[in-house]
Amino acid sequence: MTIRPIIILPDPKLRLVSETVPKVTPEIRALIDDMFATMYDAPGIGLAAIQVGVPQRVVTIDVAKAEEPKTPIALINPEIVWSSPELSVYEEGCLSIPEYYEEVERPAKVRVRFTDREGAACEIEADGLLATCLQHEIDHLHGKLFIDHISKLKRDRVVKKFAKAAKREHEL
Ligand code: GNR
Ligand code: NI
Repeated sequence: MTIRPIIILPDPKLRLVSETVPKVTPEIRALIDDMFATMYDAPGIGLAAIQVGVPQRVVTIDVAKAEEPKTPIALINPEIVWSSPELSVYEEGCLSIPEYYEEVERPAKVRVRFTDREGAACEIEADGLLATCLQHEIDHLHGKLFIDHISKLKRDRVVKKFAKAAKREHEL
């Protein structure tokens, strides 16, 4: 198992649309293991494969608190099949936009269809933080970031800040 580097804004790979996984191969299972290791190390409650530079529809999630038993969920080819008309607001963050947090409004409940690491068809219905996290990760698979849900003023400000930081890094 390997902790893989997480790509950061403004890496253009974050805007790629991830490809459907045709078959759960040993390589996909190895990717999932590395994603859990990377996510727990960060630490984060979710990770999409594109955040480690792999444009495939693979997501790992664990919303359990640090002191609680782990509840790892691996989702291959996840898709939202139902979202509630009721909305809820959560303060979101993203490992690809470190140390930036902003409130985002999304459907309060979602039903998600996916394939698990054994290749079985699954569905989960979620609310609360898990519902938010599922939507945040599935957005990544479409090249979408949580800052796309906030005001243009706030988004432009954070994009500019990360672009400047990347430029400084490049010039060192
Ligand atoms: O670790 C994470 N925390 C988080 C908090 C609120 C809403 C979504 C998230 S996901 C984020 C990890 C991440 O960037 N996943 O893509
Ligand atoms: Ni994210």
